[in-house]
Amino acid sequence: MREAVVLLERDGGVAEITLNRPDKLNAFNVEMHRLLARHLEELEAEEATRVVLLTGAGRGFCAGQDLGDRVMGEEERAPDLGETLETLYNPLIRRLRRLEKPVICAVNGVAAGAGANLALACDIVLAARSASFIQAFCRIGLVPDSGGTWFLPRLVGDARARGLALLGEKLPAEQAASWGLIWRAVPDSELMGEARDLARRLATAPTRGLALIKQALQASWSNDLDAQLDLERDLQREAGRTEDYREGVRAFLDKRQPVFRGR
Ligand code: LHQ
Repeated sequence: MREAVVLLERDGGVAEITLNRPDKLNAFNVEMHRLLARHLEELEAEEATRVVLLTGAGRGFCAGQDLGDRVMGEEERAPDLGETLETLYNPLIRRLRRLEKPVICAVNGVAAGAGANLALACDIVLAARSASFIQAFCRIGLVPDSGGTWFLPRLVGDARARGLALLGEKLPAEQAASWGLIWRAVPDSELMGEARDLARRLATAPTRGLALIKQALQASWSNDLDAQLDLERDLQREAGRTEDYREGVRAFLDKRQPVFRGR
């Protein structure tokens, strides 16, 4: 039987998702989108899963849209790429940003097109030193999608965003880290070890609090300071009512390690 195009493994509070079309550098086809969406929907609802780790099988992370897939349209009429974004890519990016648990991305190789922006939608991005990021869209006459035109200027500033989007050059992982596009670049042999260590650490963190942090940071891009202060007040009120906050304070005063249950 053929292996699934997206693999899901659970270990304690960590769910590891692997994009699994290695001979196509894990480019997205419809099947991959559907399976990934189904896994994420499941993980969203699972209290026992407290962190998601996303990576790719083989030598690439994800080469974006499978350019040979039928949604690209071999037919005479131009395919409706807007429809593809509306039904497949946009829901994926929204789901990741709204997921109420941290998402770590371990970029094991090249991340191109929507594959690069999928990584940028995750909360913490680690990349192997040999990995790279390519806003490949301009090479085929397209516009960066999957949030690219939103993430890039915010992460690296307008000048670098324009360079990346208009030139479509390969940005090596270490440069991506030094530009602030990603959290860290690590030696290839250490990538999955580091990513899993981080995931295990976050799986014992105050999950509800982390979800509220994600919400606050996301909102900050469109709020002015006044609105953000109001939001912090509301979210802190909610955080202060969690069991984990109580446990954190109690453990601090008792001079012991806290045991957070994620609620
Ligand atoms: C691929 C792909 C691929 C199919 C490598 N498709 N086979 C959204 C909505 C709707 C439509 C349009 O798009 C979007 C968003 C997008 O993502 S648009 C951007 C799509 N992606 C690209 O343009 C990247 C295309 N790939 C590349 O430029 C190169 O493959 C990179 C730079 C990623 C890697 O280069 P190499 O390391 O030299 O590998 P390679 O090119 O030899 O690829 C290995 C194999 O993977 C090869 O197949 P083969 O049978 O010859 O071994 C490629 O054809 C296949 N592959 N990307 N996107």
